[in-house]
This record gives sequence, C-alpha cells and structure tokens, in this order.
Amino acid sequence: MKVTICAAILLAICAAGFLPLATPAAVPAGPITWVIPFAANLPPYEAGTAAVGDTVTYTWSRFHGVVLSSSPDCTARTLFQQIPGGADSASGAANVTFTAPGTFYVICPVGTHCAQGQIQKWTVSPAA
Ligand SMILES: [Cu+2]
Repeated sequence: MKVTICAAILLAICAAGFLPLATPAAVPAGPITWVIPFAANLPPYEAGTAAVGDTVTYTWSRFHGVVLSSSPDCTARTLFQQIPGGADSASGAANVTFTAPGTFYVICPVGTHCAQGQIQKWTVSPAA
C-alpha cells in the first residue's frame, strides 16, 4: 500500500513538471525577447530546433527588426527574407513560421546588431 501511494505521488510530481518525463519541447512556448546580446551583456542566442510548420515569436521594445536567412552572414542582405511584422520598428512582434526543412538564421537587419549577436540559428526538421 505504501509503495502504491509513493508511486502515485511520484507520478503526480512528474506530471506537474518537477521531474521531466520527456525531453522538453524544442520550440519555446513563449516569445523570444529580441535584443543585442553583446550590448546587454547576455550570452549569444542558443541555437534552436523546430519542425516545418512551427512558429517562433520575437518581441522587442527598442529599434529592431526580424528577417530570416539561409546564411549566418550578417551582410548577405540579398538572402534576407521579410517576415510579417518583422519590419524595422521601435517596438514590435514578428512570427517566424518555418516552411521548409533546413538550417535558418533569424537576424536583426538593423545596423550592426547581427554582428553584435542578434542572430539565432534554427535547425528545422520535416513536419512530423
Ligand atoms: Cu536589432
């Protein structure tokens, strides 16, 4: 009887998320705060993984923008794809929806922000 109760409690704790039963979701549940990491004394954005069809939201409250590129080259502007809501602005939010598998980079196209770390790599797998 005691064993059953302990198992039930442990299961409840796991279900509540205190002990991970499975690997966490790769795509962040909430928006990503879009800043210049080097200027804010923050580490670079961690690379993320997603699947085709996933959407990641970036929000900002200073002058930034969001584009998607197939290259990590901050100066390869001909590769920059516009994102709905991603135009350079003093504050905003942009939803990046991955439409193809591959490696992509979310970049801030404003000034030298990308070169200062405002870039995030995404590895996108085919839709499940
Ligand atoms: Cu920026």
